Amino acid sequence: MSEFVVYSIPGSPFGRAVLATLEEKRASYRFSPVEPSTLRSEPHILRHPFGRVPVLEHDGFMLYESQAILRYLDRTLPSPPLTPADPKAAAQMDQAMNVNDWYLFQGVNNVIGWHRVVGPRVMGLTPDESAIAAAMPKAHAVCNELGRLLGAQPHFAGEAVTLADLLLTPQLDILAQTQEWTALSASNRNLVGWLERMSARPSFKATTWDRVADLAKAA
Ligand SMILES: N[C@@H](CCC(=O)N[C@@H](CS)C(=O)NCC(=O)O)C(=O)O
Repeated sequence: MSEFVVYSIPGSPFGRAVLATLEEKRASYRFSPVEPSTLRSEPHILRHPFGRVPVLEHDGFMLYESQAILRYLDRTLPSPPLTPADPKAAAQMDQAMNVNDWYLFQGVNNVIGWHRVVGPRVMGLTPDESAIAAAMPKAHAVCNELGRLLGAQPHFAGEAVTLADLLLTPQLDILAQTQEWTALSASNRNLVGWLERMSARPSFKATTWDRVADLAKAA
C-alpha cells in the first residue's frame, strides 16, 4: 500500500480527525507539519488553495477538506468500515458531520475554542471575553442539538463508531477544555459520556496534541 502523508498542525481538530481515522484503520502514515505562519505561502498554498489544514497526499493524489479526506480513507481502506450500510444511519452520520462543520466549528469552536485553548497555546493570545460571550447562545444551541441527535445511542449513527464520531470528537475535546463546557454540557450529559468513551479509544490516545507535537518534532 502506498504511503499516506498528512499535512497538518499539532492541535488542529480537523487534522486530528484525519489522523484518528488512519489510526482506526491501522494504516501507516507520515505526519508532515505545517508552520502556521506559512499556511498561505508556497509550498502549502499549492496543496490547499485556501491556506488551511489538513491536506492528505496518497500516491501523488492530493486532497483537502476533512470530510472528503475521511470518506476517501473509508473507501480506500475498507476495514473496519466507518460508514453505516443502512441508508438512514448513513444519513444521520452525514447530518452530524455537517453540524460539525457548519455550526459547531463556525461561530462556536473557532471562537470559544480558539480564544480559550488554541490561540493561547499556539500564539500566547489573551482570550477575548466579549467574543466568547457573544458565541455562547449559538454554542448552547449546537450542544443541545448534538445531545438530542446522540440521544441514548452509543455513537452518532447508532451502535458503531462512524466518521461522524471521528470528526466531532476533536472539536468537542477542545470545547471540553474550556470553562464554558460546564454550562454547555450541563443538560447534555450523554455528550460527556460519549466524549469520554471516544477519548479512551487508542485512535484518540495516539493523536493528542502532545503526541502529534512529538510526531512534528520527529518529522
Ligand atoms: N473545511 C476545512 C476546515 C479546515 C480548517 O479550518 N482548518 C483550520 C485548523 S483546524 C485551519 O487551517 N486554520 C488556519 C487558518 O484559518 O488560518 C476542512 O474540513 O478541512
